[in-house]
Amino acid sequence: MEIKKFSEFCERVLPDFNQFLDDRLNAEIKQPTLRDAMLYSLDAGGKRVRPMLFFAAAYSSGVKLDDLPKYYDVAGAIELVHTYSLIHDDLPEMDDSDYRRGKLANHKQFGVGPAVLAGDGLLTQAFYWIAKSSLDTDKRMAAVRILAHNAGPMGMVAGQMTDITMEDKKLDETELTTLHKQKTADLMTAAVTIGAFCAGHSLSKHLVQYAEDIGLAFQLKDDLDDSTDGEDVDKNTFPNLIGKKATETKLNDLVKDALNAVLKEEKFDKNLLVSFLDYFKE
Ligand code: GRG
Repeated sequence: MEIKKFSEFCERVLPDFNQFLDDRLNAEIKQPTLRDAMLYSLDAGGKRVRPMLFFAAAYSSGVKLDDLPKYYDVAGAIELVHTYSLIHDDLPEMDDSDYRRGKLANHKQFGVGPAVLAGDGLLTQAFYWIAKSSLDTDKRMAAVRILAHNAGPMGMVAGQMTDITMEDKKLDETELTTLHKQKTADLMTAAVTIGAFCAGHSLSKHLVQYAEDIGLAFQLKDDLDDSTDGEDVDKNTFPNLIGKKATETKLNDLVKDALNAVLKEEKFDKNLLVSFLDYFKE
């Protein structure tokens, strides 16, 4: 494999992929307010972690760097779903956040109605992109199935429902793990598994384990960063439930578990997904 560092891989892939996302939405969405609202959040400086995990899994399964553009629409679909989830999460009746990534939240910039529709538009367009992809039918069908399963009411949407309806109840460790798995880890798992599968890799429990571990670790890191900033102590988070120190230990254990899992994956280059784990050391 040419590239072994995740950061270098991102530098090589992201400029062209970002351009693709912009060009494609600009060309497809004709309603000007809808286009502006969708592009506002898609271009707001997200890290693109999920599509990059998709590309890393595809590359590690043998896809050449020059062939990655064939997968832009499917990887892009995952970023569209992620972007919709953030727009809806910020709404007054959800997390009620005025800012996202240092910019006004979508509903603060465009109003609640347009923000709901921008989210609806991104979610629906994601499945249009997968359906229109040039990948074989079995790969497109798998992408639709896994993405709908993990991002919809069997995954992320279920986690969000638990989150907003259980705000006044103190969740125990098992309940909180399920919530985070659904709300945060399931979409990351979809990114890794769809990326590998679309590249012709047969899925194993090891890659799924890796993805679930990094998904949970991602949430814990976010909660630890927020707890340093003095986030709400009544919120259902691991730092609030078991303390900061125990959460740091749990995060380290998840990263070790993810490493062990990916090292067991056969017919798969491990370098990039191992390198991604550096994200948790920052
Ligand atoms: C509204 C159906 C629905 C679901 C919302 C938004 C969401 C589900 C979950 C995210 C909750 C959250 C803040 C989790 C912390 C970790 C996390 C997923 C942060 C946001 O993802 P990043 O860091 O975002 O990849 P960027 O801005 O880089 O795209």
